Amino acid sequence: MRPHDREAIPDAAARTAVRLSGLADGTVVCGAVDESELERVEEEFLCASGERWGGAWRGVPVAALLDRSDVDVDPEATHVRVAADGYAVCVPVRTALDAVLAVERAGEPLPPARRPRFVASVDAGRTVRGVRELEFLRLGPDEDPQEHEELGY
Ligand SMILES: Nc1nc2c(c(=O)[nH]1)N[C@H]1C(S)=C(S)[C@@H](COP(=O)(O)O)O[C@H]1N2
Ligand SMILES: [Mo]
Repeated sequence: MRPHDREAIPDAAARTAVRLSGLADGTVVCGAVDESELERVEEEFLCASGERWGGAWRGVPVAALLDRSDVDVDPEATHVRVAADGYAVCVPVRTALDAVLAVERAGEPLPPARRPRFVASVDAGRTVRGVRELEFLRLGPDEDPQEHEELGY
């Protein structure tokens, strides 16, 4: 990317940049994707409180982001730590590859602080709002993914 192109990225898109780290390299900007790349997903979540909630989101499939030529992921990675500011979950790579980083809910753009949101088949608390980083990890069979999490509960 030439320097003036980088400056042309609008602020809203810059705030949706997601850094890749660990056994992966690159930065992906969810706001800068083509409309046609957005996938619609409907999910329902069961909260620990017993409450059910859900919705229809549109977002960038994680698998599509990782397919980009400027992104490199080590095939040895077993888990992905999906992190926001002060909040993080750790899921198997397979779960992450089936997830989307949602930028819209019910046809409305998500507010910048809550965007993108990790929408996957996980429990409610693991639908991370305001994702900032995907850290690719290789965990051994005796390692507990929960030790890499920072949940508010
Ligand atoms: N970044 C971040 N994501 C988060 C949380 C949080 O505290 N921080 N709470 C989780 C929990 S416990 C639930 S139930 C849902 C609530 O989603 P909502 O705020 O859209 O209702 O977000 C999840 N994602
Ligand atoms: Mo929750």
